[in-house]
Amino acid sequence: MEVLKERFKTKADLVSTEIKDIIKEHGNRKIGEVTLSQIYQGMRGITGLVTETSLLDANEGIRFRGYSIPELQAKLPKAIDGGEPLPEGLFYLMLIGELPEKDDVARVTSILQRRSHVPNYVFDTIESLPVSAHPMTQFVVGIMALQTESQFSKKYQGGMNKKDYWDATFDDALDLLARLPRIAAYIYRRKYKEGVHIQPNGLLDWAGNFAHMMGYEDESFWELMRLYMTIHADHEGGNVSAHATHLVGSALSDPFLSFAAGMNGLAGPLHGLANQEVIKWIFEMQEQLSVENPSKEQIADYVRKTLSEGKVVPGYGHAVLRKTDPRFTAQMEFGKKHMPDSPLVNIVWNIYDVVPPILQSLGKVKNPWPNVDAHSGALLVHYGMVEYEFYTVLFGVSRALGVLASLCWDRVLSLPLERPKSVTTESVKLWLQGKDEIWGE
Ligand code: HAX
Repeated sequence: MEVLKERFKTKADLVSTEIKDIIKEHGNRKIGEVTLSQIYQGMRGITGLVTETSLLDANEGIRFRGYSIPELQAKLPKAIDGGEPLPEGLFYLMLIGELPEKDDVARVTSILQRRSHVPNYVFDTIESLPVSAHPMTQFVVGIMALQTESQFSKKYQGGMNKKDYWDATFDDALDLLARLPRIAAYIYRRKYKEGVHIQPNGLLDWAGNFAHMMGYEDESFWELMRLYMTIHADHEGGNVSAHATHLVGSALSDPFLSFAAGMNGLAGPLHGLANQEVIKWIFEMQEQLSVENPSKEQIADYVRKTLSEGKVVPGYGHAVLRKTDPRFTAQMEFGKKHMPDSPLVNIVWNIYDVVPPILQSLGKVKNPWPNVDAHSGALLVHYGMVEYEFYTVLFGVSRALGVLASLCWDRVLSLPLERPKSVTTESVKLWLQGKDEIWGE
């Protein structure tokens, strides 16, 4: 057995025993109450899931296995001294639960390189779509075409023992993770670079090679990709892409089917698509005002105009966070280090000064602060990646690290089919009249 797989199983067996003991001893303890408004309002604040890979604090932001983003930047192995962390290291951390050494990260990189071959029919399937199809549509179609490679699916059809589900899931997760950059880069080159494709460079790390296959050879863009892939990877379990992957996976749909479901969720404008919406919104502001560098007053007027048209300000607000997203801050730091004079990056920083007080003044926005999507586009544009419709695909490749590590945990812990109870408003009315027996099984 591969060292990585063996370590995962050893760790998982320990956690599995702990969970059994916890449930045996404390299974009946209550961890909260559910109000009627919560079931009408997107289940905010209802604790109903276990996700081992990361935990979100409303004020502090995300922690991956207990480590904040600045801590990861300090502690995870890097390609360059003093540079950004290698996302393979974060994957190791999420999967195994321990910080990796340099060797551990090199092992993950090498596993992903070995498994990265994408069969030609996947590219042919993508080619059958009009080139105008949104990159996220092409991405999901590519993932679905690749599903024929699923070990889980084949073994299940062959009569796999329950005890082996995790093993086949693990293999599928690594295969998928290894191949996603190739599929994503193919879509990028197909749509924006006249179909002139670039072969992988087997000497590069996962994110560096991804950047290379998209056609970016600037070492500081590779660093951006390493940071980007690290900070977008996971945001605990309840966000749409993570939850959709987990939910579909709970039906024992294989990792390809499950991850494609998550990506369909990421493609929504209130979730991952917000990164393209932010830059589109900034470009439209520049065009409508006929200025390259709008003043703070002009930005404020444009924000008010956006709100008056019944639209949201993209990149601001969050369902759980209540402070500036540390993923925004990490990108701001990257901007200060690599491109402090970029006009677009400076617009993003001016927007950061202007938007929160305006959103606060509405009196209803629970979090007026920027989220991860408010910054990423401006950094990408700096390196020439102006094709903003592609940005959510980048997010998707990164998100695979977290949700696929989680899927491995779901299977090894034998988490069951997810099936919460739903009600109708008619049944709510009857319940309010005291006829609550209708909410039985
Ligand atoms: N601009 C304008 N209004 C906003 C707003 C924003 N950025 N954020 C929230 N609001 C509004 C809501 O639309 C809601 O208005 P109504 O009561 O009229 O419906 C009200 O404030 C209360 O919303 P909330 O409780 O603060 O926020 P939600 O948990 O309902 O929604 C969202 C969280 C992220 C969907 C929301 O803040 C939003 O639409 N933001 C803009 C889109 C965006 O940036 N999405 C990316 C989020 C991060 C992410 O998942 N990235 O992938």
